[in-house]
Amino acid sequence: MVSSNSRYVSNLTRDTLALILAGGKGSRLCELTQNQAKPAVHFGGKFKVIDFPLSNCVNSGLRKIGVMTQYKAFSLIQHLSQGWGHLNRELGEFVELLPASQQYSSNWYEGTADALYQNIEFIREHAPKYVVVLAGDHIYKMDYGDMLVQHAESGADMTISCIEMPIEEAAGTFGVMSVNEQNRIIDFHEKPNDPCALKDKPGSTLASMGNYIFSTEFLIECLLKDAKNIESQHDFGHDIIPAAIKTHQVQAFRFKSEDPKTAPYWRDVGTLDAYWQANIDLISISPELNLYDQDWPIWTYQKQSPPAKFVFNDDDRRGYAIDSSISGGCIISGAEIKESLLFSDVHVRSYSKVEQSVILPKVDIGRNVRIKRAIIDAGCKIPDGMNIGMDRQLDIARGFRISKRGIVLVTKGMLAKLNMDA
Ligand code: ADQ
Ligand code: ADP
Repeated sequence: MVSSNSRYVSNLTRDTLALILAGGKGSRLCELTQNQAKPAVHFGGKFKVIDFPLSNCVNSGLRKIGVMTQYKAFSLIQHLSQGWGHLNRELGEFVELLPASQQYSSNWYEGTADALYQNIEFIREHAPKYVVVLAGDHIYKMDYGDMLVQHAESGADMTISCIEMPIEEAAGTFGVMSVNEQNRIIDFHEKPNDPCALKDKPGSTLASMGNYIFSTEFLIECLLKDAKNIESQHDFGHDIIPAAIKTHQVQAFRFKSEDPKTAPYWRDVGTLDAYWQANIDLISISPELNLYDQDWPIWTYQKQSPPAKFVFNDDDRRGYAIDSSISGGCIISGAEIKESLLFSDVHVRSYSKVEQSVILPKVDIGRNVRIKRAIIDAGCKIPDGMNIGMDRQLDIARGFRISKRGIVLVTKGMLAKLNMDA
């Protein structure tokens, strides 16, 4: 048991290799992932999405980490090499980049299981007792040590982290499972349209978070078998898990909040609406995801920039922000910012108003601009007098993207096209 040996958890984490899957397209984020993979998308004022699983690893004591990249990986690779290269190799700690094109078969990763198969030599080289496989594109804080303890103590071959979720939310989007009283998975379906309900909670189901722990021998056995199967899509959800539950002990690890009264925080910021909402949620007085938590810091790389600056203009018009987060390098001059999140180096000029919006780095907002319920992509230059999010028909006519819930996305490409058409 844990209490009988104070090094129990650290021995487990030290003997574990973490492999982060960071190659997905994230196509539901539309133009935000046109030039970069979803794990490289900016989040929360100064982070990138991948910083969350990486920080969870480091804070959990998992310090041998490989990141498998594939789709439009340039900015992800740049971020990882600038921000995550400092782990101490002499202590056996590292974040290793494992791009698809450089593995021995010289093919792209066909699916998530193929990404691991192509790195089988890397796994063998480090010879860990356990391998933690993590999705690179979720926002949450989780101690993987707890999951490792459950994996080791239950004697499982594989453990899948899962979260309770309303059936309609999971339908068609997540892998779902049924478990017995010991939390052993007895049934698993990848993204079914009619997920099975929990026995004690008819409106809810158990959804997979896409995080897995394997005992290494079993993982290698699964990967070798799957690679030979010509009918397989080489995907954990479609192929590996349904096959494994038939013959081996696969356990569910129920992700819980530290405070049993609240639901655990875990977000797949896969759509523009979910992305906007998760960013805006951070501004609330007591956000579900607390980025100011010193006990579980989220690490990142960010270039040094001066503090945010708020300027009274010549007209005595004050530049201010309220119920907002304003990052370093921002200048708010004679403009009003409300319920918004500004990433670094954003400049907002006089007589402009930004409300309920997410403004990515290096955006320049001219004079007399109104922006409401929008996401403005990095590097955009918003011309004087432009209104965004005030007139839906006008936004559509300009070629801006409108999400299901009416959030407007503006990118540099859209503005360039608008200029060309003008
Ligand atoms: P999805 O997230 O839809 O479902 P997928 O698109 O395969 O599954 O992405 C899983 C992770 O792997 C993501 O982090 C993605 O970036 C990465 N990835 C995808 N293809 C890759 C490739 N070829 N090479 C490298 N990395 C790749 C999965 C599970 C579901 C579960 C959800 C939870 O299959 O069962 O419910 O995650 O979000
Ligand atoms: P506006 O006059 O429309 O409010 P400006 O761009 O002229 O916008 O900026 C007004 C004020 O913001 C300046 O007087 C200055 O104090 C500050 N400011 C603008 N650009 C910079 C900068 N690059 N570095 C530091 N302060 C700046």
